[in-house]
Amino acid sequence: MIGPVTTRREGGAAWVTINRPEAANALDQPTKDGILAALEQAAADPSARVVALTGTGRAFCAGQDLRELQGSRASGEIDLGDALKTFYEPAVRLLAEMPKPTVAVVNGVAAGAGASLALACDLRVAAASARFKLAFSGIALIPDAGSTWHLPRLVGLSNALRLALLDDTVGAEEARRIGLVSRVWPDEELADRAGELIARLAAGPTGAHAAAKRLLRASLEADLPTALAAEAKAQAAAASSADHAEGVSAFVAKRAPAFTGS
Ligand code: T3D
Repeated sequence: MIGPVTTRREGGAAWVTINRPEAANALDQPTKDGILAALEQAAADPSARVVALTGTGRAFCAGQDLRELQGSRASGEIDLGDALKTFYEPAVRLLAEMPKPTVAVVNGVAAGAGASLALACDLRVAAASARFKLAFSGIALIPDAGSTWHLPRLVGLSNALRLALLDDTVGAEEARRIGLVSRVWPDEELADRAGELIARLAAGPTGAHAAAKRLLRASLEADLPTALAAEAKAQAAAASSADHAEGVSAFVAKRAPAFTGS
């Protein structure tokens, strides 16, 4: 437990759970500190081969705690740029850049920077009742915490502009249709089905997953020759890994591979 944030291990998976259901898991300072510490720990722990982020109760995360924000405004202690640099930027970069898969298990509404944290993950899976709402324009802010970067890459510029300017609420099924989430399950099945998917990732070839994540993300900023050169370098490293040898042996022996992540 790190403040209102619970961490637990399930096999090779590190689960980070935001635990402020009474405030729709909104991000006050202790919650932000807890998330950052939990992500830093999980990123640095080689035995954590996948990281899952979720929320307790009816919400995934409603973004910045607006009551706290109002208090800061009232006392004149407000520098949103600083708040972005000290929590949102490092949290988003950890989710997007740590060398292992990150999965947002979106159990309910994801709004504001809560949506941004989900967007920063490599995969999003959702309960049927989950919904996404940028919410920033409702309080005259711009989409932040990486939303302006991730959203158009995930759903295209047209949908990104629609979500930012009209502040449409996107239900789980529409989210799946436009590429915002990969899987939607009935609410009562989310925990089990997401657990299975995350266990599958945790038993995967972590080194190859990490390189695939890095190269796919980098490809969005690269030309083809650069991407091909990066693939060649990464594949040479992957081909010398124990997991590659295991994968080939398992195929030939007609058995399931037992990847160790090495
Ligand atoms: O400091 C910085 O760095 C600035 C960065 C900003 C990044 C941001 O995230 S800005 C966007 C902030 N978030 C929002 O504007 C979303 C506000 N919330 C909502 O629009 C709605 O609550 C939801 C769509 C998320 C959920 O609606 P609903 O009807 O399912 O639930 P609810 O009844 O509105 O909320 C449940 C409780 O959570 C309620 O508490 P109460 O009244 O029963 O005691 C509500 O006030 C509380 N809650 C919801 N969102 C927040 C919140 N409390 C504080 N901050 C919130 N963001």
